[in-house]
Amino acid sequence: MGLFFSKLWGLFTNEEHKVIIVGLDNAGKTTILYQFLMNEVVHTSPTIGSNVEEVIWKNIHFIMWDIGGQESLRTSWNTYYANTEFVILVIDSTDRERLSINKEELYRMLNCEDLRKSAVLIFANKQDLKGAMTSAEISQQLNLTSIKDHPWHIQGCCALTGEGLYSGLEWITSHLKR
Ligand SMILES: Nc1nc2c(ncn2[C@@H]2O[C@H](COP(=O)(O)OP(=O)(O)O)[C@@H](O)[C@H]2O)c(=O)[nH]1
Ligand SMILES: [Mg+2]
Repeated sequence: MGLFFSKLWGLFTNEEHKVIIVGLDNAGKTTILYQFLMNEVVHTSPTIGSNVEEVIWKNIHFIMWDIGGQESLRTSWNTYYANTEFVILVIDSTDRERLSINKEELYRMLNCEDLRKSAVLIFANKQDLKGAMTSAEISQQLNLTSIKDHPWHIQGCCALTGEGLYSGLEWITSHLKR
């Protein structure tokens, strides 16, 4: 199907695309989810378990799961993986100490059979803060160019203002499976 017709088709169907938002605690996952929902900053508290919301953008329906990132919860991330089209990995760009944990979790995920066909968007969040690592720096530290078997993209953002979030969603939209 041509792009035009597949877009037109999208208008008449309610296809849902499953997205999971993962990352360490305090990265900004819940703030991002609620930015997508209503463009306003909400006061978040550490997520116990998960939040799930339907985000509709440009007539595309996304089911977004925001999964708690505390250490004790990370082992259960894989229970959310089935049928996931996109993984959004949110990174606190000021958290240099835990970047290696992000790297471990990223490669652990990429090796999971259930995510074999998933694309990965990495949000280098908190770009508004002094001392934040740039997306180029994070990309290098995570060795993203070594990832050949999944489409991936890194996007700098600030979840508080929303800056960069829709560029990320735009990338996701351009990689939708039909
Ligand atoms: N300065 C700044 N703070 C942020 C940003 N995104 C999230 N935060 C703050 O970081 C804290 C953790 O955010 P939250 O969404 O609860 O993180 P989660 O644990 O990943 O769900 C909250 O105090 C947010 O207000 C950002 O882009 N810039
Ligand atoms: Mg949360």
